[in-house]
Amino acid sequence: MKSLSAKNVSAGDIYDGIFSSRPDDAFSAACRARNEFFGNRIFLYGFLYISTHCVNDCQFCQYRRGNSNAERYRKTLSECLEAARGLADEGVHLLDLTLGEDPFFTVGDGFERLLEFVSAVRAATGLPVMVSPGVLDAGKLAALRLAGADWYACYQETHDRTLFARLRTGQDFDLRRNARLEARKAGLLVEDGLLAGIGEGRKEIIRSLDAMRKQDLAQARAMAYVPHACTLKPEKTDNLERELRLLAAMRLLMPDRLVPASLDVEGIDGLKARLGAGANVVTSIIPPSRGFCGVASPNLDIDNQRRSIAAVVRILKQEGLEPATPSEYQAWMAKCRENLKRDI
Ligand code: MD0
Ligand code: SF4
Repeated sequence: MKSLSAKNVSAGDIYDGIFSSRPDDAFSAACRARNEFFGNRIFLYGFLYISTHCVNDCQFCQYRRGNSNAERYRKTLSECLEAARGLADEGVHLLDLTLGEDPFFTVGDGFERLLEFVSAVRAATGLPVMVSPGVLDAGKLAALRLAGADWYACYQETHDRTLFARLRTGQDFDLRRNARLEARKAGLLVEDGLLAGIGEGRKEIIRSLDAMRKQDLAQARAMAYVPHACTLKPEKTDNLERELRLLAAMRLLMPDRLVPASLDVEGIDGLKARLGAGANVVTSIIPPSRGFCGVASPNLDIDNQRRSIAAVVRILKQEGLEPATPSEYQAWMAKCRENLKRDI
């Protein structure tokens, strides 16, 4: 495969290169690009789904408002802190506080709770915090940064408006996109993500990749759609392969940024393939037996401890990779923030 990681290559060229190559060629090009910027070091993110309540009705998500069978809970601050300390002791580099769009944490005085969770988790663990709370306005994003958050994650799923309307029913495309732009202005590092296997073709994927690159993200992800009885009927059966090719495409498009391998799609058994497609972060490491859920796969590999650091590190070693040190992660964040500041 010809070299695709040059800065001036278009999203279309990357798409055609990655989606029409043999998987081995596509994935080894992506791994070469990753190794060039990150060596054999991998970052590890702990995941805390603190509220599974949500006012939205996303057709691909079992936590959508209309599903009365979803497992709903809200964690207290002390439950959250206990789990956060556990993950920190195990050696994660960051803690991701995720919630459905839950007014209890985001509207009126409720927002103070979210700020309190962020600052308390930060103080208790000393780790960087990512917040994934859904759409927030500029003032709230700035307040999260002041409370000590480093990252804001908010996934568009697709940058095609028609597809977006089908997936995130009743939600505003621009509002969601603007939340990421405002977050960046507030000094947060930003992550966007695509859902794979929900009706996207070449045109939609190129549009999405191009839009992602233009946002100057610090982290970009793709996750295969995991269908459930109560969610959208799957359009395609090649979701997993699509995800891997998207990871490789994102790696080549944004070679020095972070691209996660999530344990939330296939659990630990899917880790090797995602690392092999050029990912350099393992996300969705969840503490066992504390009643915390995943998002796409609520219970997969959690209480059997297969989403633990020990299980992840074993696989990293088999692949010739290693967990980064905490200071390597902090240094990467600082460098990224500097680079982004320059072109704001
Ligand atoms: C993951 N389930 O990493 C999590 C989640 C939100 N920032 C992350 C989608 O797969
Ligand atoms: Fe709510 Fe997020 Fe699920 Fe959409 S994807 S229904 S916003 S929890």
